[in-house]
Amino acid sequence: MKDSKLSDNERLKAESKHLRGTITQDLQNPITGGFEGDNFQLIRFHGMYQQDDRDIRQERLKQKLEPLHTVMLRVRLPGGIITPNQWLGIDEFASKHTQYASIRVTNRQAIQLHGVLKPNIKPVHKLLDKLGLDSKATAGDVNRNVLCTSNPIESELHQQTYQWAKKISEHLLPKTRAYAEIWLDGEKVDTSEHEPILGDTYLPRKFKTTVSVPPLNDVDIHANDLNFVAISDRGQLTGFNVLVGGGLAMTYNDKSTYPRLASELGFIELKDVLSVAQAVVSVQRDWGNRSNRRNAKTKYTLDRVGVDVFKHEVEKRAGIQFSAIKPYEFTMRGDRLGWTKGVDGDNHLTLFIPSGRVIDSSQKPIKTGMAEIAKVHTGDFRLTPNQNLIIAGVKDQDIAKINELAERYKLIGEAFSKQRIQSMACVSLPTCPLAMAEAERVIDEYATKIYQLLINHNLEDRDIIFRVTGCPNGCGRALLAEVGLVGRAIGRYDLYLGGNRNGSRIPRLYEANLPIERIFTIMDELVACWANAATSDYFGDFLINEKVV
Ligand code: SRM
Ligand code: SF4
Repeated sequence: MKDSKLSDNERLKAESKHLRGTITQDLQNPITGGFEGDNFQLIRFHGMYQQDDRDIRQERLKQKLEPLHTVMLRVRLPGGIITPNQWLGIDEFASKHTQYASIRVTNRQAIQLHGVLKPNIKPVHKLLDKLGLDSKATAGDVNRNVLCTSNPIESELHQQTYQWAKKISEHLLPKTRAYAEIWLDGEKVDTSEHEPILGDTYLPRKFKTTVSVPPLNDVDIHANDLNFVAISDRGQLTGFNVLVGGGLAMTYNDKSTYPRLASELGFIELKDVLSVAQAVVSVQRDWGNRSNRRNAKTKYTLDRVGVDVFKHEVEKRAGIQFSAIKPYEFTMRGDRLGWTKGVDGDNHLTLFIPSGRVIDSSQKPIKTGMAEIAKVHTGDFRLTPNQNLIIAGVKDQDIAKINELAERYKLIGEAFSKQRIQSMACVSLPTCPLAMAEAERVIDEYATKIYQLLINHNLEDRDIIFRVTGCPNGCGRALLAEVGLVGRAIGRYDLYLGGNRNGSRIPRLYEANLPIERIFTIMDELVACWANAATSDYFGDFLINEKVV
């Protein structure tokens, strides 16, 4: 696209020698714990973000110390599947070599390790490699970790769709050998190597892909650039409906930024999946806005050129024609907690992990518990897009053993309210440099208050999809919740109301910049009306039906 000056990120990608920059030299610089110049951005393409603990930033400044720079590293896990052995390796590293001794399950089925000091960065990459893992393309202007519906019951369909999530992830990875060269001491190769799919300056902005299995929309397709929705016949995958251009982020006081639902392009057969994925990425690569990063995502490209023009270009590049969308229906987004039996006879235990934070506390040693389970478990672990964990593939004879360990380490047994289970928050403070308000650290308290309101109005059998996100980037997917809080400042949020249960309606702004106490007063009044009106079982639908927003 012709536009004004390219953004500085375009320059740095072009000059990076395929993502190498001078990261290797920076790694050896003992003067600072951080990365300088372009390397600050380039390490993202290798799955890392430079951070510091904001709780102690001022204190260090007072002492004239530089912030305690660390990196947060995101492990790539297409479809969120990880073996017990891989889990144990990561667990040990987290305990011994990270500032917080935690493993954070993200809402995109990845793992984040917060607080890795510079001398430990290369060792963690080498460890991941030894475990058969990597952190490639989990950040930066590339196709990110590919999501797949956690579907422990229809095991065969899950297996088929999971294989596609893996294949798409591999197919769209950067091809540069920079990762191996820098982190794994791989052989130096000619830096004129090509990026056949992503292009030599990579994508204009981050790009997100899902593979989902209706009726469960746990992946939240409308937060994603590219979605493959499984169409099956008697448990066998036959093809996918393709939807493009979803996204939730916006910037305060910039009306050119907005959340957008994904648009339907059509149905494709399995043989066309990789060529369509590649074509969508390449159209966005060539047509996406490279001048203004705020308008660079696929959603803006689609709105600028029109869905039909975008679709025809994808058809041309992939050498296919989309068929009409096949009927599909999403009805829910939450995980099925507890034990379930798959059609293949295996058993699966889905654990509720508050905010995905796997960490030991004196009352709840859940990190140790997961490690103890990993030592004896013969199946795998699955991370869900709701930040939860599934102990998957448990044989009948092993159920008692796994259940006993889960109970002993308090991974099960605590009665979380339905309301808490339907609530989600992004990481936010203290590690996120962009956070404006608290999210993960307040979600228990806020969800409990909402639950109390439901009890007060005799609605304790109901729940509200409630999400809190620490800033308008929207990582907590609050803009697909029935009630969403978007952080403005400590203790203040924009209140969004009226999303629906299956995640296909963006809630509307009710009022901006409200103190949290005022939000709970408003919620009290609205829940009281809901209790009296009886026009809908679901709060989001009630708010829309009654024209509250
Ligand atoms: Fe996010 C940036 C955490 C899902 C939109 N996100 C960040 C960073 C890396 C902050 C930064 O750039 O320095 C956060 C790190 C915090 C920390 O300390 O860990 C962060 N995002 C997260 C996670 C961990 C939230 C969670 O609690 O699980 C999720 C990691 C997913 C993963 O494994 O890759 C996460 N981020 C999302 C989602 C939801 C989703 O994808 O389903 C969104 C909204 C959907 C979308 O993309 O529109 C999201 N994150 C953003 C944005 C805004 C992007 C944009 O279009 O403008 C940023 C900022 C940016 O990219 O400039 C961001
Ligand atoms: Fe950080 Fe904002 Fe994302 Fe929360 S929404 S993790 S505060 S960037």
